[in-house]
Amino acid sequence: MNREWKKISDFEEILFEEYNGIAKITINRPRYCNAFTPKTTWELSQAFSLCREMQHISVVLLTGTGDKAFCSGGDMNVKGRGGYIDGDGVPRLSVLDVQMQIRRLPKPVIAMVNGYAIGGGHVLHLVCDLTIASDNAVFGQTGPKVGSFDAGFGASYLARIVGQKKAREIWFLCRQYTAEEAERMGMVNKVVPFDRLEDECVEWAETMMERSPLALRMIKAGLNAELDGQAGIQELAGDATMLYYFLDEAQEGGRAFLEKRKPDFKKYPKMP
Ligand code: S0N
Repeated sequence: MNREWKKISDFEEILFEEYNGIAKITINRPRYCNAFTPKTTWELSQAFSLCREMQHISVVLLTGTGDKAFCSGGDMNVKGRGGYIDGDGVPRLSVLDVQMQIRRLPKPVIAMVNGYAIGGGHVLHLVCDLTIASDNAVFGQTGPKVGSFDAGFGASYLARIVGQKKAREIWFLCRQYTAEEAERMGMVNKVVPFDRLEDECVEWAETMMERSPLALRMIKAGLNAELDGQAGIQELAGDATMLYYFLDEAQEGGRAFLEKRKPDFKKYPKMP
Protein backbone atom coordinates (compact mmCIF):
# COMPACT_ATOMS: atom_id res chain seq x y z
CA MET A 1 0.00 0.00 0.00
CA ASN A 2 1.24 3.51 -0.82
CA ARG A 3 0.78 5.49 2.36
CA GLU A 4 1.39 9.21 2.83
CA TRP A 5 4.15 9.72 5.38
CA LYS A 6 4.12 13.27 6.74
CA LYS A 7 7.42 14.95 7.56
CA ILE A 8 7.88 15.69 11.29
CA SER A 9 11.12 17.68 11.08
CA ASP A 10 13.93 18.41 8.68
CA PHE A 11 17.25 16.66 9.16
CA GLU A 12 20.24 16.25 6.85
CA GLU A 13 21.16 12.58 7.23
CA ILE A 14 17.89 11.03 8.35
CA LEU A 15 14.23 11.32 7.39
CA PHE A 16 11.72 11.70 10.21
CA GLU A 17 8.10 11.10 9.28
CA GLU A 18 4.81 9.93 10.73
CA TYR A 19 1.66 8.16 9.65
CA ASN A 20 -1.34 7.37 11.81
CA GLY A 21 0.52 7.44 15.15
CA ILE A 22 3.58 5.61 13.80
CA ALA A 23 6.91 7.44 13.48
CA LYS A 24 9.37 6.32 10.81
CA ILE A 25 13.05 7.17 11.20
CA THR A 26 15.08 6.46 8.06
CA ILE A 27 18.87 6.63 7.88
CA ASN A 28 19.24 8.46 4.59
CA ARG A 29 22.79 7.88 3.33
CA PRO A 30 22.21 5.26 0.60
CA ARG A 31 25.47 6.29 -1.14
CA TYR A 32 27.30 4.74 1.88
CA CYS A 33 24.91 1.85 2.53
CA ASN A 34 23.34 4.05 5.24
CA ALA A 35 26.50 4.08 7.37
CA PHE A 36 26.24 6.52 10.26
CA THR A 37 28.42 9.55 11.04
CA PRO A 38 28.33 11.54 14.30
CA LYS A 39 25.83 13.85 12.60
CA THR A 40 23.59 10.87 11.77
CA THR A 41 23.66 9.62 15.35
CA TRP A 42 23.03 13.13 16.69
CA GLU A 43 20.00 13.40 14.42
CA LEU A 44 18.81 9.91 15.41
CA SER A 45 19.04 10.97 19.06
CA GLN A 46 16.97 14.08 18.39
CA ALA A 47 14.34 12.05 16.55
CA PHE A 48 14.09 9.38 19.26
CA SER A 49 13.80 12.13 21.92
CA LEU A 50 10.93 13.65 19.97
CA CYS A 51 9.27 10.22 19.66
CA ARG A 52 9.43 9.93 23.45
CA GLU A 53 7.79 13.33 23.94
CA MET A 54 5.12 13.19 21.22
CA GLN A 55 1.89 11.93 22.80
CA HIS A 56 0.33 10.83 19.55
CA ILE A 57 3.27 8.62 18.54
CA SER A 58 2.76 5.03 19.74
CA VAL A 59 5.28 2.97 17.78
CA VAL A 60 8.56 3.79 16.00
CA LEU A 61 9.96 2.16 12.86
CA LEU A 62 13.72 2.38 12.21
CA THR A 63 14.94 1.72 8.69
CA GLY A 64 17.33 2.81 5.92
CA THR A 65 16.73 4.37 2.53
CA GLY A 66 16.57 2.07 -0.50
CA ASP A 67 16.61 -1.67 -1.07
CA LYS A 68 20.28 -2.33 -0.38
CA ALA A 69 21.04 -1.47 3.24
CA PHE A 70 19.36 -0.94 6.57
CA CYS A 71 22.66 0.34 8.01
CA SER A 72 26.28 -0.67 7.43
CA GLY A 73 27.56 0.64 10.78
CA GLY A 74 29.97 3.47 11.43
CA ASP A 75 31.10 5.45 8.37
CA MET A 76 34.68 4.33 7.70
CA ASN A 77 35.42 7.63 5.95
CA VAL A 78 35.21 9.47 9.26
CA LYS A 79 36.63 6.78 11.56
CA GLY A 80 39.67 8.22 13.27
CA ARG A 81 41.61 7.76 16.47
CA GLY A 82 39.18 7.55 19.38
CA GLY A 83 35.98 7.36 17.35
CA TYR A 84 34.11 8.87 14.43
CA ILE A 85 35.09 12.46 13.66
CA ASP A 86 32.89 15.15 12.10
CA GLY A 87 33.73 18.79 11.33
CA ASP A 88 34.49 19.76 14.93
CA GLY A 89 37.40 17.31 15.14
CA VAL A 90 36.04 15.56 18.24
CA PRO A 91 36.01 11.72 18.12
CA ARG A 92 32.67 10.22 19.17
CA LEU A 93 31.04 6.80 19.67
CA SER A 94 27.62 8.35 19.91
CA VAL A 95 25.71 5.42 18.43
CA LEU A 96 25.93 4.01 21.97
CA ASP A 97 23.58 6.78 23.13
CA VAL A 98 21.14 5.88 20.36
CA GLN A 99 21.22 2.21 21.43
CA MET A 100 20.32 3.25 24.99
CA GLN A 101 17.55 5.55 23.77
CA ILE A 102 15.96 2.75 21.75
CA ARG A 103 16.06 0.38 24.71
CA ARG A 104 14.65 2.96 27.11
CA LEU A 105 12.02 4.47 24.84
CA PRO A 106 8.73 3.54 26.58
CA LYS A 107 7.17 2.66 23.22
CA PRO A 108 7.85 -0.30 20.90
CA VAL A 109 10.55 0.15 18.24
CA ILE A 110 10.52 -2.07 15.15
CA ALA A 111 13.67 -2.47 13.03
CA MET A 112 12.44 -2.57 9.44
CA VAL A 113 15.48 -4.25 7.89
CA ASN A 114 15.53 -3.62 4.16
CA GLY A 115 19.01 -4.95 3.23
CA TYR A 116 22.42 -5.15 4.92
CA ALA A 117 22.38 -4.84 8.71
CA ILE A 118 26.11 -4.99 9.26
CA GLY A 119 28.53 -3.96 12.03
CA GLY A 120 27.08 -1.15 14.13
CA GLY A 121 24.00 -1.41 11.88
CA HIS A 122 23.52 -4.98 13.04
CA VAL A 123 23.64 -3.85 16.67
CA LEU A 124 21.07 -1.16 15.92
CA HIS A 125 18.53 -3.74 14.71
CA LEU A 126 19.33 -5.98 17.70
CA VAL A 127 18.48 -3.32 20.26
CA CYS A 128 15.10 -2.65 18.65
CA ASP A 129 12.20 -4.50 20.30
CA LEU A 130 11.21 -6.35 17.14
CA THR A 131 12.89 -6.98 13.79
CA ILE A 132 11.02 -7.52 10.56
CA ALA A 133 13.28 -8.18 7.59
CA SER A 134 12.87 -8.29 3.84
CA ASP A 135 13.98 -11.49 2.14
CA ASN A 136 17.06 -9.72 0.70
CA ALA A 137 18.32 -8.68 4.16
CA VAL A 138 21.82 -9.73 5.24
CA PHE A 139 23.04 -9.76 8.82
CA GLY A 140 26.49 -9.84 10.37
CA GLN A 141 29.25 -8.32 12.43
CA THR A 142 32.51 -7.22 10.81
CA GLY A 143 34.43 -5.69 13.73
CA PRO A 144 37.39 -8.07 13.96
CA LYS A 145 37.81 -7.73 10.17
CA VAL A 146 37.78 -3.94 10.04
CA GLY A 147 39.30 -2.93 13.39
CA SER A 148 36.38 -2.42 15.74
CA PHE A 149 34.07 -4.27 18.13
CA ASP A 150 30.98 -3.64 20.23
CA ALA A 151 31.40 -5.54 23.48
CA GLY A 152 28.27 -3.95 24.95
CA PHE A 153 24.78 -4.79 23.70
CA GLY A 154 26.43 -6.02 20.50
CA ALA A 155 27.95 -8.88 22.50
CA SER A 156 25.89 -9.60 25.62
CA TYR A 157 22.46 -8.86 24.20
CA LEU A 158 23.32 -10.73 21.00
CA ALA A 159 24.31 -13.74 23.13
CA ARG A 160 21.03 -13.53 25.06
CA ILE A 161 19.18 -13.75 21.77
CA VAL A 162 21.16 -16.32 19.78
CA GLY A 163 23.13 -18.08 22.54
CA GLN A 164 26.80 -17.85 23.50
CA LYS A 165 28.19 -20.25 20.89
CA LYS A 166 26.39 -18.61 17.99
CA ALA A 167 27.30 -15.10 19.23
CA ARG A 168 30.96 -16.10 19.29
CA GLU A 169 30.65 -17.54 15.78
CA ILE A 170 29.05 -14.32 14.53
CA TRP A 171 31.84 -12.15 16.00
CA PHE A 172 34.86 -14.40 15.55
CA LEU A 173 34.20 -15.41 11.93
CA CYS A 174 32.48 -12.23 10.67
CA ARG A 175 30.28 -14.20 8.27
CA GLN A 176 27.11 -12.89 6.68
CA TYR A 177 23.73 -14.53 7.33
CA THR A 178 20.55 -14.51 5.27
CA ALA A 179 17.26 -13.24 6.64
CA GLU A 180 16.01 -16.84 6.98
CA GLU A 181 19.12 -17.82 8.95
CA ALA A 182 18.70 -14.77 11.19
CA GLU A 183 15.06 -15.71 11.76
CA ARG A 184 16.06 -19.27 12.71
CA MET A 185 18.59 -17.83 15.20
CA GLY A 186 15.82 -15.79 16.83
CA MET A 187 17.23 -12.39 15.76
CA VAL A 188 14.36 -11.71 13.37
CA ASN A 189 10.65 -11.95 14.13
CA LYS A 190 9.47 -12.32 10.54
CA VAL A 191 10.83 -12.35 6.99
CA VAL A 192 8.69 -10.97 4.17
CA PRO A 193 9.19 -10.13 0.49
CA PHE A 194 10.79 -6.70 0.06
CA ASP A 195 7.64 -5.10 -1.34
CA ARG A 196 5.66 -6.30 1.72
CA LEU A 197 8.14 -4.95 4.28
CA GLU A 198 6.58 -1.63 5.15
CA ASP A 199 3.02 -2.99 5.09
CA GLU A 200 4.00 -5.79 7.46
CA CYS A 201 5.71 -3.37 9.86
CA VAL A 202 2.73 -1.00 9.83
CA GLU A 203 0.37 -3.94 10.47
CA TRP A 204 2.45 -5.05 13.47
CA ALA A 205 2.54 -1.44 14.72
CA GLU A 206 -1.23 -1.06 14.30
CA THR A 207 -1.81 -4.32 16.20
CA MET A 208 0.33 -3.05 19.08
CA MET A 209 -1.59 0.23 19.00
CA GLU A 210 -4.74 -1.76 19.86
CA ARG A 211 -3.00 -2.98 23.04
CA SER A 212 -2.70 -1.05 26.32
CA PRO A 213 0.23 1.38 25.92
CA LEU A 214 0.99 1.26 29.62
CA ALA A 215 1.04 -2.54 29.60
CA LEU A 216 3.48 -2.47 26.65
CA ARG A 217 5.63 0.10 28.46
CA MET A 218 5.77 -1.97 31.65
CA ILE A 219 6.52 -5.23 29.87
CA LYS A 220 9.31 -3.56 27.86
CA ALA A 221 10.80 -2.20 31.10
CA GLY A 222 10.45 -5.64 32.71
CA LEU A 223 12.18 -7.40 29.81
CA ASN A 224 14.98 -4.80 29.96
CA ALA A 225 15.29 -4.98 33.76
CA GLU A 226 16.27 -8.61 33.76
CA LEU A 227 19.27 -7.80 31.53
CA ASP A 228 20.18 -4.24 32.46
CA GLY A 229 20.86 -4.65 36.19
CA GLN A 230 20.63 -1.50 38.29
CA ALA A 231 19.83 0.66 35.23
CA GLY A 232 17.01 -1.71 34.28
CA ILE A 233 15.60 -1.66 37.80
CA GLN A 234 15.78 2.15 37.77
CA GLU A 235 13.70 2.19 34.56
CA LEU A 236 11.06 -0.19 35.94
CA ALA A 237 11.06 1.62 39.29
CA GLY A 238 10.54 4.95 37.51
CA ASP A 239 7.45 3.51 35.87
CA ALA A 240 6.20 2.28 39.26
CA THR A 241 6.71 5.78 40.70
CA MET A 242 4.84 7.33 37.79
CA LEU A 243 1.87 5.02 38.47
CA TYR A 244 2.03 5.71 42.24
CA TYR A 245 1.80 9.44 41.54
CA PHE A 246 -1.59 8.82 39.92
CA LEU A 247 -2.99 7.56 43.26
CA ASP A 248 -4.77 9.62 45.92
CA GLU A 249 -2.41 8.07 48.45
CA ALA A 250 0.58 9.82 46.84
CA GLN A 251 -1.37 13.06 46.43
CA GLU A 252 -2.27 13.01 50.16
CA GLY A 253 1.41 13.14 51.12
CA GLY A 254 2.07 16.23 49.00
CA ARG A 255 -1.19 17.92 49.99
CA ALA A 256 -0.51 17.39 53.71
CA PHE A 257 2.96 18.92 53.37
CA LEU A 258 1.60 22.04 51.63
CA GLU A 259 -1.32 22.32 54.13
CA LYS A 260 1.16 21.95 57.03
CA ARG A 261 -0.69 19.01 58.60
CA LYS A 262 0.07 15.36 59.30
CA PRO A 263 -0.75 13.15 56.31
CA ASP A 264 -3.63 10.71 56.83
CA PHE A 265 -2.52 7.50 55.13
CA LYS A 266 -4.74 5.23 57.27
CA LYS A 267 -7.62 5.20 54.83
CA TYR A 268 -5.61 3.70 51.98
CA PRO A 269 -5.82 -0.04 51.26
CA LYS A 270 -3.05 -2.46 52.20
CA MET A 271 -3.59 -5.00 49.49
CA PRO A 272 -2.65 -8.63 50.24
C1 S0N B 1 27.57 -3.37 3.44
C2 S0N B 1 28.47 -4.11 2.46
C3 S0N B 1 28.52 -5.60 2.80
C4 S0N B 1 27.90 -3.92 1.04
O1 S0N B 1 28.78 -4.52 0.11
P1 S0N B 1 28.60 -4.24 -1.47
O2 S0N B 1 27.23 -4.63 -1.90
O3 S0N B 1 29.75 -4.90 -2.16
O4 S0N B 1 28.66 -2.65 -1.64
P2 S0N B 1 29.93 -1.72 -1.51
O5 S0N B 1 30.46 -1.42 -2.87
O6 S0N B 1 30.90 -2.27 -0.54
O7 S0N B 1 29.27 -0.42 -0.84
C5 S0N B 1 28.72 0.63 -1.61
C6 S0N B 1 29.38 1.91 -1.16
O8 S0N B 1 29.07 2.11 0.21
C7 S0N B 1 30.25 2.32 0.93
N1 S0N B 1 30.12 1.83 2.31
C8 S0N B 1 29.52 0.71 2.73
N2 S0N B 1 29.62 0.59 4.05
C9 S0N B 1 30.30 1.66 4.49
C10 S0N B 1 30.72 2.09 5.78
N3 S0N B 1 30.45 1.40 6.91
N4 S0N B 1 31.41 3.25 5.84
C11 S0N B 1 31.66 3.98 4.74
N5 S0N B 1 31.30 3.62 3.51
C12 S0N B 1 30.61 2.47 3.38
C13 S0N B 1 31.29 1.51 0.18
O9 S0N B 1 32.61 1.93 0.50
C14 S0N B 1 30.91 1.80 -1.24
O10 S0N B 1 31.42 3.06 -1.60
P3 S0N B 1 32.23 3.26 -2.99
O11 S0N B 1 31.19 3.11 -4.05
O12 S0N B 1 32.79 4.61 -2.91
O13 S0N B 1 33.26 2.17 -3.05
C15 S0N B 1 29.90 -3.54 2.44
O14 S0N B 1 29.87 -2.21 1.94
C16 S0N B 1 30.56 -3.55 3.77
O15 S0N B 1 31.03 -4.57 4.22
N6 S0N B 1 30.63 -2.37 4.41
C17 S0N B 1 31.39 -2.17 5.61
C18 S0N B 1 30.59 -2.69 6.78
C19 S0N B 1 31.37 -2.60 8.04
O16 S0N B 1 32.41 -3.19 8.20
N7 S0N B 1 30.82 -1.89 9.00
C20 S0N B 1 31.37 -1.83 10.29
C21 S0N B 1 31.80 -0.44 10.60
N8 S0N B 1 32.17 -0.42 11.97
C22 S0N B 1 31.27 -0.32 12.89
O17 S0N B 1 30.08 -0.20 12.70
C23 S0N B 1 31.83 -0.32 14.25
C24 S0N B 1 30.92 0.21 15.31
C25 S0N B 1 31.73 0.93 16.30
O18 S0N B 1 32.74 1.43 15.96
C26 S0N B 1 31.33 1.06 17.70
C27 S0N B 1 31.66 0.02 18.56
C28 S0N B 1 31.33 0.11 19.89
C29 S0N B 1 30.71 1.26 20.36
C30 S0N B 1 30.39 2.30 19.47
C31 S0N B 1 30.71 2.18 18.13
C32 S0N B 1 30.32 3.28 17.22
O19 S0N B 1 30.19 3.06 16.04
O20 S0N B 1 30.06 4.42 17.67
